This record gives sequence, C-alpha cells and structure tokens, in this order.
Amino acid sequence: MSESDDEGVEKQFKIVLIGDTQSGKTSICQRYASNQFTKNYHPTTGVDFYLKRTTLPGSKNLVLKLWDLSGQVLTGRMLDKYVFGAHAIMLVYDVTNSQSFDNLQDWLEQTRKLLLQQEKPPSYALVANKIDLEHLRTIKSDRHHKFAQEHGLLTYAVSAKTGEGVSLCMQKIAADLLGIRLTKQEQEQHGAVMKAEIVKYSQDALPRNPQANANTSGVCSVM
Ligand code: G3D
Ligand code: MG
Repeated sequence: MSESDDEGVEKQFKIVLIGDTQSGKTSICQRYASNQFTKNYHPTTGVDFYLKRTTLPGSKNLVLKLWDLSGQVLTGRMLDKYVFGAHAIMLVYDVTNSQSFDNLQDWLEQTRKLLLQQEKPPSYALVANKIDLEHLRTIKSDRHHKFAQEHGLLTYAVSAKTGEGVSLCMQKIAADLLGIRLTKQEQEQHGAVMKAEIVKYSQDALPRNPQANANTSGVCSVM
C-alpha cells in the first residue's frame, strides 16, 4: 500500500474511538466507511478496523484507519496496546445519555495516562452522537463546549443514523492532523447529505412531454 502520487506517498492515520458502550462508536465507523447504518446491535468483540481512503489539499493519498474497540477491550488491561500509536482519539458520547457524557472525564484521563509515553500525543476530539434525537437530548451544547474548552478538545456533533456531520468530522480530524484548514467549499462538500428519489412516472402521466422515458427510476444520493 505504498502507492505514491503527485503529492507524495500514502499517509495513514490511526484514529481510535473511545467511549461508553451504546454511545454509537460502531455505527459512526460503519456510517463513515460504508455509508450504512446497521440497526441491529452487535456488541463488538475485540477490535474492528474500518479503512477509508480520502483526500485533502496537499494529501491526495490519505487513509484513515478507524479502530473500533469492544467494551471488553476498553475496560480490559490491554487497552494501552490498542491505543498506542493513535494519531487521534475520538471521545464519543450519546447526547441522550448523560452518563455517557459524564464518563468521558474518566475515559480522557485514562487514555491520556496510557499515552504519556507516546512521543507525539494524539489529538482528542469530543464527538456528540445521536443528534437526530434532539427531542431526547439531555446534554446541551453549552456543556459540550465547556468540557471541550476545559480539556483542549476538538468538537463535533454527528448522527450516525442520518449521517449528519460524520464525514465532515473525519475530514476535519484529518485536516487538523495535517495542520491545514478546510475551505468553506470542502466543508460544504463533506457536510452535505442529500437524498432525492427519482419518481417513476407512467407514460400517461406525462402527456405533454413525449420525450420523457417512461420507466426511469432510481435513487440519487449526494454525499
Ligand atoms: P457502540 O459501538 O458505542 O457500543 P453502537 O454503539 O454503534 O452499537 O450503537 C448503539 C445503539 O445506538 C444502537 O441501537 C444503534 O443503532 C444506536 N445508534 C447509534 N448511533 C445512532 C444515532 O446517531 N442515532 C440514533 N438514533 N441511534 C444511534 P440498538 O437499538 O441497535 O441498540
Ligand atoms: Mg461497538
């Protein structure tokens, strides 16, 4: 995997997702890597990897490797082996579950302690998940931002279910690691989630447009 292009060799970033079980870590990985949201809950066993190629200005050959750790690994004695070498840590919580937010203090302290020996400390991102459940939200954005400010964290709000913010969050984490800022256009490109169903018309329904193709049908998805 050492393909090179005009702008240099492949760069790979290790991004580890940390946080309470059920906060949506696996769903975020699946949404980002394959643009899917799997409803059935499969507790992750061990560690799952999700690789995604992406590009950023100056880095056309970028691979983000997401490490989705199971509850067993996260609470086990070997956690240091899994987080070691991380370029970024995503601290994920569920906006409808206060406990998952309160526990981030411990997750952050524990992870920082484990990575004290790492030459270059990772960047930390505070990720509020399940923002589609606004009506059930218990952690408001002021608490989110206060925590992020106190601990020097990047901040994001996403929904693995709708996809809102997920791709942009990953791009911004990668951009931060590369020390660049995304342009407004790049942000819009990764922020936009539009789905439009192309309606199937029968020939009879289109009497004034004889050129219309009667059987055209499909789904247009722009991410
Ligand atoms: P985890 O990997 O952190 O343990 P999961 O969490 O990704 O397995 O998700 C836990 C539950 O939250 C799952 O529901 C999943 O479908 C749901 N979930 C994840 N992200 C979102 C989101 O953005 N919005 C909503 N509404 N639900 C989400 P189940 O019911 O399968 O346990
Ligand atoms: Mg999981």
